[in-house]
Amino acid sequence: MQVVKRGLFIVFEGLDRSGKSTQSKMLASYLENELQVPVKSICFPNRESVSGKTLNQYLQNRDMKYPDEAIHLIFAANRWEMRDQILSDLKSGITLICDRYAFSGVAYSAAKGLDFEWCKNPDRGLVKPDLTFFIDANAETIKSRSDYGSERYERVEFQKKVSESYGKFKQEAEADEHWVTVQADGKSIEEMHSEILDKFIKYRESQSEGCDDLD
Ligand code: T5A
Ligand code: NA
Repeated sequence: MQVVKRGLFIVFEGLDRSGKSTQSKMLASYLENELQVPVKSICFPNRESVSGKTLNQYLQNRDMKYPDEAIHLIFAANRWEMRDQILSDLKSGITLICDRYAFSGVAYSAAKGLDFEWCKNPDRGLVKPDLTFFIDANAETIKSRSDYGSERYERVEFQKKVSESYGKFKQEAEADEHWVTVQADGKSIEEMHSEILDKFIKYRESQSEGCDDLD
């Protein structure tokens, strides 16, 4: 019987407009076209699902009042809705490139003042990423990017707080091969892509003996 090698679960994290979608698309197309790896791109929030419709409304309408704790739980529910699909894709050999995941959930809610450890709880038990690329961009630099300010959290002062809460993950993950910080300031899209590729290839080589169990 042929054993299917499971896919990798790769996550991109960072501030709003930091370049996650750009970099995740570039990595996905490299894997697909150059390495012939089966790839699927996903993102959170998934705005199409039941919970996603509420999240979309919330993000687009700054005046919509809703308790911070409740919206935090809905962002987590939005990931739980996708858990089985993620597991089955990975098991069938598909590599998933995911734009935002549970780190966003914690970083944004903690930036509003919710307790960091409390924020982690609703995501416990989800599939853990194999590799997370944290795009470390300066909040001041990215405010000039096109369309900045169109959604609820796109304000520089708030993004600075998000950056601080991501900083806690950075500290926790310093010696962790599953977390890679990519400095963004002053780098072109191409420069960042080649750095990410380089890190990805090194990671894949280090895992050639096999990767962690999924559940
Ligand atoms: N949220 C999300 C929570 O609060 N809790 C949660 O649990 C989750 C999952 C929506 C919001 O929801 C919050 C976080 C968010 O506030 P989103 O839809 O992912 O999340 O929103 P954004 O992060 O804002 O997504 P964007 O697509 O707008 O930003 P990206 O993907 O980071 O940036 P990208 O690649 O689209 O690039 C933005 C612009 O910058 C340029 C690009 O060309 C583009 O114009 N750019 C660069 N310019 C110069 N140099 C570079 N190196 C560049 N890289 C990209
Ligand atoms: Na945004």
